[in-house]
Amino acid sequence: MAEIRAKNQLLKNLKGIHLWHAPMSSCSQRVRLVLAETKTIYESHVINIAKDEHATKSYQAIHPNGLVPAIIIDGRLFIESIDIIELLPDNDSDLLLHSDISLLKEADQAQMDLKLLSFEFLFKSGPQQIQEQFDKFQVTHKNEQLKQFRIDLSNGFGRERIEEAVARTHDHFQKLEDILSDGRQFLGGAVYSLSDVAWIPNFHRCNLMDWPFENTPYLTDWFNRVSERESFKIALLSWENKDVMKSLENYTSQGKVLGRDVRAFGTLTNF
Ligand SMILES: N[C@@H](CCC(=O)N[C@@H](CS)C(=O)NCC(=O)O)C(=O)O
Repeated sequence: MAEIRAKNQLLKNLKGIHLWHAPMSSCSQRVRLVLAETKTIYESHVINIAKDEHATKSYQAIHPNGLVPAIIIDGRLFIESIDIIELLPDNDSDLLLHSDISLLKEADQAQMDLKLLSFEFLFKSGPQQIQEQFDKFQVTHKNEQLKQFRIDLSNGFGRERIEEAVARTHDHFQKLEDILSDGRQFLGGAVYSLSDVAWIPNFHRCNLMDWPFENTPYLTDWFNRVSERESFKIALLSWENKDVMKSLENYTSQGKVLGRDVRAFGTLTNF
C-alpha cells in the first residue's frame, strides 16, 4: 500500500477524500472509475499537465515524484493508482473480491509503454512546448525519469523503442483476450472488478490510436460491456474535452494516410 508521509500539516488536517488528478491521465481515470463505482464523494483538485502544474513546488510537496494521481483520505496520503484503487472499496466489495491481483500488477507494468504510445500516436498532435517551458520544466521538476522522457520526446523516441512498446502492449492485450476467451464477462470472472478498472483506460487510450482491436473480439466485446457502465461515463467521458478528442481523432486518421500510425509498427504490421 503506497502510503507516504504527508509533508505538511495542512494536508494531514484534510478531512474526507481529496484527489489530485488530470482529466486524460490513465492513472487518474482508474481512480475516478473506482470512486464512481463506489459512489464516493470526493474533492477534485485538477492538475493541468500540459501547463506543467505538476512541476510546481506545492504539487511536488504532495506527490514526491510529481505525478498524478495522489489522494488524501482523512489526512493520509497515498500515491500509485493501482494501490489506490485497492484501498478505496470496502473489504467485502465485489470490486475487490473478484479481482485478479496479477492483472493489476500487469496494468502497472504496462504504464510506461502506454505513456510512450500515447505521446507518439496521440499527444504529439497537441501544441508543441515552447523552449522556455521545456527549459523551466527541466529546472523545476525533480523527477529525473520524467525529465528524460520530455527530452526523448523532443528528440524522437526512435523506431526500435516504439516497436518494443507496441510488442509488449500487444502481448498484454493478447493475454487479456486469452483470459476472456473462456466466455467470462469480465476479466476477473463473472463480476466486474478492479481487474477491469485497471485495464479500461489502456483499452480506451489504445482505441483512440486505432489499435487493431478487431483481432481481439473477446476483448472488444468486454470493452463494449464495461464502457456501458455509468462509471465509465462519469469517470472518463465526462472529463474529455470534445475539441481535444476531435483533434486526436484527426491525428490518428492523418497518421493512417501517412503510414505513421500504430498499425505500421512492430508486431501490428502482421495484421
Ligand atoms: N505508477 C504511477 C504512475 C503515475 C504516472 O505516470 N502518472 C502520469 C499520468 S498517467 C503523470 O503524472 N504524468 C506526468 C507527465 O507525463 O508529465 C501510478 O500508477 O500512479
